[in-house]
Amino acid sequence: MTNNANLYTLFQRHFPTDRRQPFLIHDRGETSFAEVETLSGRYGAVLRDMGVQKGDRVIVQVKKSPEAVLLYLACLRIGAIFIPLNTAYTLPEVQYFVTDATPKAIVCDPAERDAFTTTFDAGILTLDDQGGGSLPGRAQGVGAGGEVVVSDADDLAAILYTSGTTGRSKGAMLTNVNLASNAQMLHRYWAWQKGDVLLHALPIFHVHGLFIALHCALLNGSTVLFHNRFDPAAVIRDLPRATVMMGVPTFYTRLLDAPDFTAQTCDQMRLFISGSAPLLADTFAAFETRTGHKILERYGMTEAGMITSNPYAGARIAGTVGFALPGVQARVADATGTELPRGKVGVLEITGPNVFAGYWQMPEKTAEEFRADGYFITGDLATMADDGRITIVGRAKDLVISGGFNVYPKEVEDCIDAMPSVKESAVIGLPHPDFGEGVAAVVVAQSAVTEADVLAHLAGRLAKFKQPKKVFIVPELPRNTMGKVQKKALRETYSKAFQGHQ
Ligand code: MCA
Ligand code: AMP
Repeated sequence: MTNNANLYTLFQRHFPTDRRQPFLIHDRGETSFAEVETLSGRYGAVLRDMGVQKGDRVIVQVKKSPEAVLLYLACLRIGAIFIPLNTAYTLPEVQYFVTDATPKAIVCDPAERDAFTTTFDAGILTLDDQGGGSLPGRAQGVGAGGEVVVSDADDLAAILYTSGTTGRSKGAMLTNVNLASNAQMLHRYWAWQKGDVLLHALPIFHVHGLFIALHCALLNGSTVLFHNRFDPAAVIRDLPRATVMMGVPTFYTRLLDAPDFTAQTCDQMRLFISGSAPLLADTFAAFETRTGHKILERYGMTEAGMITSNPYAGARIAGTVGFALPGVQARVADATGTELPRGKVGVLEITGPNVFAGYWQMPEKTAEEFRADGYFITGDLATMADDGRITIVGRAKDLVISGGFNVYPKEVEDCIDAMPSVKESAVIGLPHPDFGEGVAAVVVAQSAVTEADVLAHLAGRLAKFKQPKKVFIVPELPRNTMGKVQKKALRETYSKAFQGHQ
């Protein structure tokens, strides 16, 4: 099947000859490459038995587990479009995605089964983090279901939702070739080697943990030390057996906070990679002093996977995100899309085989974010040096990144403004020692309202990571002469609000 562009076949070609080799080593034992083959085939057969066909959507909101990885691979095998959701999302948040994506099947935690069954018109399967639930249960009763559906390069493999500046989430459509080209290029660029072992502690509902980390390991036929969550003590215990780790900056600051994290812990390590949010130069320097390793910072986004990276062999410079990856063209442009001279600040625009196929059922929104010549407007402010090195200097989009999770202020503001006791609000990101940025809300009261009232209103409506960690009640919001709220002034006023917080 050499013409099959199905991403699973690409991985399959790189599985080790001896399929008894472990792919995932986890808290319940090991999952070998042979089991990846059989179990993903069986999970796929269960989905097919429910009527899931090529092009159908499957929404998955489950805790991280080896079986959740197999479920992703099962969807690839049968050509279903995989839609992972953050486990922190509340039922009303999930409802939006279900209405938008109209999935044929939903896989959720057993604890959510009753709520999902009564709320959603789709086949419901369950999966918990101990390998239990109706999906693995039914998989025991089906045949091996070995074949892999033939896919075109442009067929969709996944939809990942990213919140929008207008408050409405958009589903970024990612094709087989988007994911394959990015994975193959990163595998080469980061010099993956025989014997590499990946320590994986990221969530698997976002591009970083699901695609960037796992795809590189799959293309390398590598073993993964698979942690269900980021626990610094567990990471420190396992690092001596690993050679590669990927993380958000919070991983690195939390490791540095642990006195038993030493150069010796990292003896076998070849590469530490950071992304999803800016890595502070202080963290880069402290990490090098402690371990001798220069963290390799790269930059990307859901719509395009990885876009730039510091070099593997060349200079890794703190505060920069390196060069446009091979195959990616990048320019720093003004508001009309005209390229600016080197060194000037503008919006980063990109094109390449990794750039997504548009937003699910939002052609107008898609058109707004592409230039006529095909460049995608990232919404990140950047400079490009004479040698092409890129530095992200800020965001043109109103976005807060907290511990690597994106929070769109508009969504939180809409939710707060819906309170009858609130006149208006402004949600901002403030420097936070643990999460990089922490969410805060500045609220103008309509009638008596307290911080506790606002937080009680948001609980159950918004995922925990989106909820403000501080609420300030003020008589009015600062505005410019055009009447626009001056968030910059608010960020300055409250800049020290999270100092001393962990
Ligand atoms: C947890 N909480 C958070 C966050 N995580 N609040 C704000 N921001 C967060 N990121 C809440 C919890 O609900 C809890 O609330 C309290 O904060 C403290 O939780 P803690 O135990 O410290 O959290 P944790 O479970 O240790 O999680 C922190 C974490 C996690 C390990 C940094 O957030 C994480 O894994 N982040 C990685 C995100 C990621 O993979 N991003 C990639 C996006 P309470 O105690 O009140 O219940 S992909 C992407 O961006 C692009 C493509 C790219 O470039 O990679
Ligand atoms: P997401 O929409 O979750 O994919 O997040 C993508 C956004 O994360 C980008 O548009 C950037 O704003 C930010 N980002 C990712 N990596 C970096 C980095 N290394 N430095 C600064 N910002 C980053």
